[in-house]
Amino acid sequence: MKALVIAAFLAVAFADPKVYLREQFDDGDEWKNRWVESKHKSDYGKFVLTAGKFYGDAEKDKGLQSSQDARFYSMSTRFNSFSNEGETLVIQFTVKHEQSIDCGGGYIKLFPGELNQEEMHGESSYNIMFGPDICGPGTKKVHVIFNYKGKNHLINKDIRCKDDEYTHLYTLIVRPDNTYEVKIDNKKVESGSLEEDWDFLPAKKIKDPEAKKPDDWDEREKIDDPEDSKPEDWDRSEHIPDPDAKKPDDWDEEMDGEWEPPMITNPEYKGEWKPRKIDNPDYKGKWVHPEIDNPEYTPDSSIYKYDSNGVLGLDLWQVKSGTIFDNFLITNDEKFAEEVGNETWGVTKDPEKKMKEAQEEEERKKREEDEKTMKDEIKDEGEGEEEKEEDDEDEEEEEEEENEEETDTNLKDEL
Ligand SMILES: [Ca+2]
Repeated sequence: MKALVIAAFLAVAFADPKVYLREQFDDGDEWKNRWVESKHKSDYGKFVLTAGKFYGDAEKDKGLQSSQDARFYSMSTRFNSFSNEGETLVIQFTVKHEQSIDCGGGYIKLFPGELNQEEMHGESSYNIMFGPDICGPGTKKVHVIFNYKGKNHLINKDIRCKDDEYTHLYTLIVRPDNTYEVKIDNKKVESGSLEEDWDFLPAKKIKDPEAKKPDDWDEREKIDDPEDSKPEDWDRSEHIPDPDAKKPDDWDEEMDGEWEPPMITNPEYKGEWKPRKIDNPDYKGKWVHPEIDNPEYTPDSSIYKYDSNGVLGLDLWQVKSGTIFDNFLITNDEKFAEEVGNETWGVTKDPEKKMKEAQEEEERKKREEDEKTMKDEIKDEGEGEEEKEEDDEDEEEEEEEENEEETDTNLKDEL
């Protein structure tokens, strides 16, 4: 018995992860046999296989790169269709916007197996859309959209995506207990419950339509003190004639009219009288609309479930092309996905960064050299002019000397 339990435990602990899709583009042009371009439009942008301008590994970092600006892209790959009922579903891939993207999608769509890949387009019904989307400074988010009963639902939370030029690992985990987790670079950035973070279901509670605030419900916390009354000496004008003003001696009433002192602000003016405030003895607090169970609400323990998952598609628009997609993985094992992430993106990310930094350093040096060459050229020309000026000065001095000599001669002559 004990042995059986241990065996069962081991079977669970070391259960082989199910891998529905793993695409790393490491077999040359073979990917072309696995990926299908949609024929829905005739001018889709082309994906090419490349590791890009900089990379951590020239072979491993090869992925699908969008190669034409301002195009729609529509390609997909099929795998054995499966239901994720009772299982965790993990979708993972890497995205590298090495072109420093201004506007464009970096997400995938998970389609049901019945999708006709040659007919795939923006309106094709999908199960899940997941990944980064950037457009200007205003949109830099990770989409997590689920199709629930024929309608697409966006997450209510804002998950910021990476907007630099390096490769990043995006992971979505959907669990059979209707919880989810989003990770970027193998670090959790968001998690929670499907029911709470999407509007799949109507609200559990609604305001009781029968309930109404009673007419005599007093919500005033403070009231005017009825005992308080305005003091008799309160009323004083805001402005009074200046008591210190004197009629000027040269005031001519016939010419200037009757003299009136200028008005000044009355120092004794007290403003508008207001009774003092006291606590309202009838205050009942803010009225809270009572809630009742929403008759429209029915719990659903299978929000996470899709009976058929069979195609992964890149169906997106890019203004500036150059994004590289790689390391696609669909599995039922989040730990396995994490390990795969560490073995792929985790291994090449640092060398990739190094290579880019080295390229930038190279460019910086070249720029400095170019600037120096340009400065030297300008300097050479400038020096020529300076020499010419010096010559002019010498000539002037000589002329002055000559003039002095002449004067001397003249003086001598006069003497
Ligand atoms: Ca690859």
